[in-house]
Amino acid sequence: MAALKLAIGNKNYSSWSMRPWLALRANDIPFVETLIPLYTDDPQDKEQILSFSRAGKVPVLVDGDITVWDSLAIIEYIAERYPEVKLWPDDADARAHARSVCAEMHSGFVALRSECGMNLHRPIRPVALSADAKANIARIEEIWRECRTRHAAKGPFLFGRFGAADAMYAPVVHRFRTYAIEVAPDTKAYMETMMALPAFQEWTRDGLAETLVIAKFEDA
Ligand SMILES: N[C@@H](CCC(=O)N[C@@H](CS)C(=O)NCC(=O)O)C(=O)O
Repeated sequence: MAALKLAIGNKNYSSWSMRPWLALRANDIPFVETLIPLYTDDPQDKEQILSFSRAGKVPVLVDGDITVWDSLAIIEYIAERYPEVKLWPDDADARAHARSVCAEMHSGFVALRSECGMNLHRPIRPVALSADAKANIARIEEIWRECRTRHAAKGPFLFGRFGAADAMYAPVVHRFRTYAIEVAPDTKAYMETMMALPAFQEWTRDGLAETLVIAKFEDA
């Protein structure tokens, strides 16, 4: 069987790419990665993204004749293709909750995402945040707290074992870290759990080793 292929962007910046990459790597699912530099002056880079998907965005997963684009669709596909890794919780209630928090991440938190873009090599320092971004942070802390309170007995991740929700919120861990966001002790504890995950560390190491700078994603 041909290996899965995952097209991703720069690991330093591409938060959408990080999510399905982590879902695969944290579960030891083999795949071949194609890293395409984003927002360069070389039109061939965009052409390469378009050769994977006419949506013109990464991440894109290719499984033989099947192409899946968009982070959440890819995570759903992985969950279906590899049911044994249990990206979604077994319990229907918990599964509905996990799907809801993933969808909330995928479609929301616009202020936090735009004011605190993922940028692994950014020197750690705070930034002035809008009221909307502060509300996003408070809501994320609330989501994590509720998940952890309900599922603490099953393991240290949002729904006990590592799953889709952890993958979807992983870039937020970097955002909270690099923008020195003041968070509650239980939020910090969950961030530490994520930062200790070998797959999270591998992505971070690779991203920090990149030298390509995207000027529009760098703050002063
Ligand atoms: N909703 C999409 C968003 C994908 C997205 O915005 N990807 C960015 C990188 S993080 C991209 O491909 N940008 C390159 C471009 O627009 O040329 C998802 O969840 O995958």
